[in-house]
Order: sequence, then structure tokens, then C-alpha cells
Amino acid sequence: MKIEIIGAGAVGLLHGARLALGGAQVRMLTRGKEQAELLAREGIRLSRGGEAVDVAVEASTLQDAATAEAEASALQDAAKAEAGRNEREGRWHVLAVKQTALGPDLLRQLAALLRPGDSLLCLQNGIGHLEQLARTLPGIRLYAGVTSEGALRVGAREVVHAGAGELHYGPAPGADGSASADPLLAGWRQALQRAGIAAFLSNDVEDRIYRKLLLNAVINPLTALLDVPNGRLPEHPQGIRLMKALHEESLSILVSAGFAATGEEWERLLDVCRRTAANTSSMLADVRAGRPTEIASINGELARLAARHGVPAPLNEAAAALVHALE
Ligand code: KPL
Repeated sequence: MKIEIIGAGAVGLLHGARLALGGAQVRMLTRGKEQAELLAREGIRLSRGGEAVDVAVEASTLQDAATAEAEASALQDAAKAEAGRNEREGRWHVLAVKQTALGPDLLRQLAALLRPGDSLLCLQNGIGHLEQLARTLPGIRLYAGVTSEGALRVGAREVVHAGAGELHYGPAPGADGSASADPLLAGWRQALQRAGIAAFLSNDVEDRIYRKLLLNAVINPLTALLDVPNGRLPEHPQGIRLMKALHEESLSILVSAGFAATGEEWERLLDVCRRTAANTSSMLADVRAGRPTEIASINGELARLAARHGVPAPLNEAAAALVHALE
């Protein structure tokens, strides 16, 4: 199966390498030309369990792929009008960029790259982007996914598989068309299986998205503001009090939006801090590197969700404003 991975950060490189090792035909679509050339020449270096392997993949910039697709599409339309020829087969795409990259340029490139009948699995943290993608990409089968695989990018073509996790995915909430009607799904599931990726297809992926959002809404801004690794947050005297307050508010916003709480959310939050104790959260890493953070799609979107449901969100608003001030 042909799979295009958009974005060659840690998550994109990890999935690209594993899917290619499993036998899928993988093309990595990057934003920078240098990285695309490097990947095409030398492949992805995947390290796990102390061993490294170089995995051959195709690669191109997203811009070049989008331009080629737009030209092919125009030619095909002309040929089709003349001779009734078929369009190209549908393709499976994985969108593995951060929400901060989802600006007008990238959306325009996606609209040129994807054609009706293609499928797009979105692996972003936070919420808000799926609605925007559905508006920009009519006719594309949208899936949302949450992955807990540990991935660390250590070079432009090098990724460490730092811990086994799971991929939970399913039709994006509110997207047209059901997964059962997707002719590409069987091939994609087989590709995942051959790659050894523990993946679960669900019709209720929103529940997973909200669970992950709850973790990110507490750990990410607080580790960024207090400048501590995940494991230090609950030990920090102010950290634990702020965690409790932000968790309580975020949970009640999600419940008002339909999330079915189990009562185990707080324990799970502490457990994630324990299990990722040495990690620098992605938001703290962004702040330290001077990159824009995902705060708008995490706490900013939670505050917007609260407003839609008429519940207060002063702590999420404050967290968003403070992290913006750090950026
Ligand atoms: O997903 C994460 C992130 O850093 O973005 C957590 C769960 C906080 C782990 O670091």
C-alpha cells in the first residue's frame, strides 16, 4: 500500500520507518528541501532496543508533491473529459505535523495534494483542527488518531523508538462518511499489522482525544511555566495545587461537552507524570527552543469549548495567556 506521511518530526519518522519496514510503500513529505533530499538519499535511521537500522523511503517536499499532484490532476481532468479515463487510486495519508504548522500555506498544499477518495489520518494534539481540515478538504475521509508511542527525533533523519505505545484512531467526529465505507481501510489496517503497530480502530475516537487533551491541558502549560520535567510537576509545591485546579476546571469543561468521566482521570494524570518523569513536555521543549507552542489548540480551544457550553474557564484562559507571553 502507498502511504504518504506529511511531516518528518518524531512521530512522522517513527511511523514512516515502521510502516516501510513492514513492507508499505512510504513517501515522506517534508517542509524543507534539505530534509527531503537527505531522507531520499539515506532513508530513516530508526533506533530501538539499542540497535539502529536504516530504512529506505521515498521523500519529497510537500510543496513539490502538491504541485505535481495539481498538475497531474489538471492533465487527468483533461484526459478524462476526452476519453473517460479513471482517476488515480485513493491514497492513505498521515498528517504528522504539529497544530502550529497548520497555517494557510500547509492547508493550501494539502488541498492540492489530496483528492476526493483519499483518506487522511490526523495525529495532532489538541482540538479545533479537525473542523478546519474538514472545511478545507471536502470529499476527503478524515480520521483522527491519538498515539502514545514514545518517539524522539535526534536528527533530520534519525528517530529513537523510546517506548511502545498504542494508536487509537477512527473517523473524525462529525466527518462525512463512515470508516466501513472506506475502500482503503483494509489495506491500511494490514500495513499497521505488518509494521507491528498496536492500533485500534474505534467509532468513538473523541473520547480518546478528550482524554489526551485533559493530560496536555494540565501537564503542558504548567511544565512550560514552571520550567520543570513532567515528573517534577506533582512534587513542586505550587505545581500540585495548580495541577489540581487546572485539572478540575478542564475536566468539568469536557464533561459539559459530553465527555464521560470515569473518576480515574486524576490518578491517570499522576501516572503519566510518573511514567514520563524524565521527559520535557512538548510545550516546555517548544518554549525552550523559542518555537510557537500548541497552547492555542490545547488550553485556548478548551476555553472556547467552555464558552460554547456556557461554563467558566478562567484558569485555561490564564494558562493560554501566560504561555503566549512566554512564546
Ligand atoms: O503528550 C505529552 C506532551 O509532552 O505533549 C505529555 C503527555 C505531556 C508527555 O510529555
